[in-house]
Amino acid sequence: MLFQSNRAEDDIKLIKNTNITSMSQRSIIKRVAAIFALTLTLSTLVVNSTSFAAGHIIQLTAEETQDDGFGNKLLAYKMINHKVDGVDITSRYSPEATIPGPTIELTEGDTVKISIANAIPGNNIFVPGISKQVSIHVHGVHYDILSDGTLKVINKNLDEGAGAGFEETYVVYEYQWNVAPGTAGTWPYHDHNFETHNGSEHKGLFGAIIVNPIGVPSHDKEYVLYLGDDAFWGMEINGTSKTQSKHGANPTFAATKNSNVRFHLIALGTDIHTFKLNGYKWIDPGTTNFINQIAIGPLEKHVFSVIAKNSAHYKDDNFSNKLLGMRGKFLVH
Ligand SMILES: [Cu+2]
Repeated sequence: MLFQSNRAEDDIKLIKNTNITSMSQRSIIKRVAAIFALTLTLSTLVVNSTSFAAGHIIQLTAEETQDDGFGNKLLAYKMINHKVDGVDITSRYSPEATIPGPTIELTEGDTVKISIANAIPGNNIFVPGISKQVSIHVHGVHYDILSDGTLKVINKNLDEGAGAGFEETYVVYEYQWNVAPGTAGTWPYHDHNFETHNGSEHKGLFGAIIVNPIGVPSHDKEYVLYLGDDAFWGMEINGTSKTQSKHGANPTFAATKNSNVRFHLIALGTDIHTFKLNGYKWIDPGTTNFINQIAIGPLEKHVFSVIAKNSAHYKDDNFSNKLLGMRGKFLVH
């Protein structure tokens, strides 16, 4: 099989050009100002050298995974490799394909090259009118149109995924993300190309990126919790080792008493949910208000921290979601 790369050359500028003082500006005042600014920039770089922007190189695949119980195969992303400035951090991820997919932690200022390979059987055989591509379409961070992770029918440029698309076929497709200042937050990524132009997020091809501001205080545990139409899907991340575990539907989260934990809620599907963590209150981000529940709808997210005091249930208190059993345990010991 011929390897076909989507990028012949590195034509995407991830970092804005720095303004260079024009040679025609000869006034002494301007020169002094420029030297002062340069000195200030260099001293800032030295002070911030420990948190200076990192470059991430990430490889994912998408594969078929377990049955959904009705004979339909689910799909899942798997982390193959993640290097940060050349340091391999792949061991923090599950070696299996998981639902939800890997949670990718980034810091404002970072740059990312992330590629997707397609391990779903038959993905490279072109069938007219059906896309067999998988892609990574991300929210929140900046990228140009070739990194949109959608089909040509949407982006007007290319089928931007791995496998046989409607028009283009790639073995591997690479995206470039600029984790620009101002993009801090927890954001979803998902497939947009498999079978239809809306992709197969509903079959399991979804994950999240956490973009931390520089200098954010660390948490003992991070819980990434997706609110689907009939179940929570989630995973737990150890704040020290960064190991990701306990994937799956309605997961049980564990915490040590008095530890500092952070929940990342992301809504999938089409329902509006009422999330509660029984007996807990937290600060509504961007306000000084304490709340004990949050209404969250499609594509919305809500991130909050609590100190783990007592074991509790997290749940969706909307009537139909409650009937479906949308609840899980938060165990504190
Ligand atoms: Cu999306």
